[in-house]
Order: sequence, then structure tokens, then C-alpha cells
Amino acid sequence: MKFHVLTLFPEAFSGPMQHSMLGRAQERGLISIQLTDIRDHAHDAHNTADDYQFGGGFGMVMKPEPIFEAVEDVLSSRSQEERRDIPVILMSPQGETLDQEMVEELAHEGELVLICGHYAGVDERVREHLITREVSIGDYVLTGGELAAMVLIDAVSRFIDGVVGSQENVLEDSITCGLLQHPLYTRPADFREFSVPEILRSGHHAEIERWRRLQSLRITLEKRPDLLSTADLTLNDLAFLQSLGWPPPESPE
Ligand code: 6GU
Repeated sequence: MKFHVLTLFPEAFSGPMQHSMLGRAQERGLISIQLTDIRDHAHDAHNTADDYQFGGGFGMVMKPEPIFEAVEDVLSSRSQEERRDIPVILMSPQGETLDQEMVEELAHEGELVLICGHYAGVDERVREHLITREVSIGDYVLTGGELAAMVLIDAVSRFIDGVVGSQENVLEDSITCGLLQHPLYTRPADFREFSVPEILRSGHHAEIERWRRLQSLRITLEKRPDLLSTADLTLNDLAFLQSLGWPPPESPE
């Protein structure tokens, strides 16, 4: 998977993307992150990438030409057909909210172009005539799209074969399967007066699996009951949830 990142702050990526799993994934060639400084595509001696708003108002706006030209440069070796297939994503708080389903869908692409917005925003012509998609990472406003792009890259990379230990684990992940994760324990079995649940030390794999499933259901009901309506639930799951009072009785209108 190739990520092309267009940003005014390429240095912002040097720390977070170079460590742990993503660092290793890049060394092994499983993913690559190509950084383009939008300012390198500015036209004047000062490398101006932003300007005042037409109509007045507070805050600078990212100019269209450097962004268009940076994208064209990144895709210059591709044919027209190839270009059509490469998503060009604007990272902005106005976009569709990234979720695990979108992450998985994006992981099927071979290549992504990510544009990091900044300041008050980008010239609307970028949105209208350059990008194919606009993505936000949640309902809050960041100072720029860089952290959001890193979040997207991290989440998408987990779906690339070999990046995380086993794809099986990724697919069984909390959220991917529609439920939150069961509790995890490691040694020591007895820490202060807190012990690891006996069942996990019993060696009964089927029972452990059953226990974990019920814990996932219990925790999801407690923390994110909204997830239950779309989760894949068995009859056993439903019976267990019903014993915990789910679904709640309909509230009167
Ligand atoms: Cl993609 N950009 C900015 N600036 N703020 C955000 C965001 C993106 N997603 C959530 N908040």
C-alpha cells in the first residue's frame, strides 16, 4: 500500500510513522509513505501556499494551484485510467467520518493520495475539481489534517497483510466484528489482592472462548450499546443480552 501525503508540514510525519509496527512495515516494504511538501509547488519566491479570503473574513485559505500541481506531480507517471482509480482524499473536519468499515474499504486500494488541510481551509475548487473524497476522523476540530492523515494511515495499514502479526486477529478485532474486546490479562496471576479470572487459567479452550464472548457482549452493552444493533449476534448472544436487560423497553413517545 502506497500513501502519498501532501502537506505543509512534512516533518510532522517523521516521528510517529517511523516507530513500532508502521516503522517495521515500511522497512519491509509492506507500506510506503511518500511525503510531498505542498510549498514546493508554490509559484512565488516566498513559496506562498495560502492567501486571504475573497469576500473577507478571518483566517487564511490554502491556494488551489500548489495543491493541484502537487497531486498532478504525484500522479504524473500514471495513465489517465490509472489516475481515475486512485482515491484523492482531502482530510478535513467536513468529511465523512472515518470508521472501521471505511478503513477496511480503503485498505483494498493499492494507493491513496491524502491532502492535509490547514488554516481556515482549502480553496473550494480543490473540493470541487480535484479530490474524490473528503474524510474527517471525528466531530472535533484539529489545527490541521496531519494527525488525521496519520490516524488514517495507521488504521488502514493494520489491514495490509504482514503489518500486524496475523490478519485473523485484525478481522476478529474489537469493532471489526462489531463488539468491543474482552478483558486481557498477563502475568502475574496474582497481583496485590487482584487475581486473574480462574477460567482463563483452566486450559478449557471452549469455555474460555465462551467466557470471552460473554465478556465482549457485557462490555459492549455497558460502554457502547449502540454497536449491538448492527453486531453479528447468535441466539446464545441474544439470550445472554436479554438476561442483562437488553434491549431496553421502548421509551414512551
Ligand atoms: Cl481530517 N482535519 C482537521 N483539521 N480537523 C479534524 C479532522 C481533520 N478530523 C476531525 N477533525
